[in-house]
Amino acid sequence: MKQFFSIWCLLVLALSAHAQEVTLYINAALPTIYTQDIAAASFNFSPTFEMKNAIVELEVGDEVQFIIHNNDTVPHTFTIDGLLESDNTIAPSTFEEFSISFLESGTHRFYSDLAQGKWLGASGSILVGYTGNPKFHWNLFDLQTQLSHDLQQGVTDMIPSDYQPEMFLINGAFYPETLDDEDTYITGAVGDQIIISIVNSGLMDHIFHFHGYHVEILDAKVLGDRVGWIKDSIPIKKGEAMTVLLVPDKPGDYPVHDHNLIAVTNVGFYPGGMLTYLSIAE
Ligand SMILES: [Cu+2]
Repeated sequence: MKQFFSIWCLLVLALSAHAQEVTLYINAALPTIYTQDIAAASFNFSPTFEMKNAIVELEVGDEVQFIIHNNDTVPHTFTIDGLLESDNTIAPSTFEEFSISFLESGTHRFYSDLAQGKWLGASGSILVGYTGNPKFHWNLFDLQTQLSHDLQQGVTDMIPSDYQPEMFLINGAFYPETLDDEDTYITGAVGDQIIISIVNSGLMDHIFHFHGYHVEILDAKVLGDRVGWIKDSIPIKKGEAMTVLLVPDKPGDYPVHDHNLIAVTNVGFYPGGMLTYLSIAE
């Protein structure tokens, strides 16, 4: 009986440690976005390229074995600021494994820290915690068509000071396609404790304006001093990984968009780009 009890205890311990495996593929491609034939790279759950990077949801205390396949012809890294910043290179056509424990709730960004990675869009997000809350994810990215090809071909590995992006994406989509993505288009009801996990994978800073509601900043890896602020406009710096809480006090349909209106366009045409909606029921 005693032996049975200790085996049972070990089993419970093993289960509560939440060891798990996440397999990701770094895929490169030449997709067409709106009217633009661009060069892009992405972290996906399969070897098939998708503009939308992988979104990983974890629980606090999870110990994750990441298996990262590099399907590209150039090296990449698997970088998570503050958690994995060295010995993290993956040669072309190989895979590497990385074990990381996530001890606190919040948002992390993972990316390939090379010009042909992060600046071509290979940058995804992890949300830890908030089990039971409705969860949404915004991964921001901006790009300039010719620069994407120059980066991909190794003509440059720098962002020019006169960088003028043409496309502005949330989860790899531009408005109105943002409304077709269940992670981007926010739906809920009055009183819901809605969690929005946001990363800025782009080459410039962004600032989001919520119509109708204020949100509370729960964590922010770049602007950590803003935690606790309750605002209708929130800065989302380059490289930011943040979590905000939205508790709607009234029903309605409201836009959320980049307050820099240049970013609410598709190759100069308004409206487009970084614009989505909140649809809140009674
Ligand atoms: Cu506005």
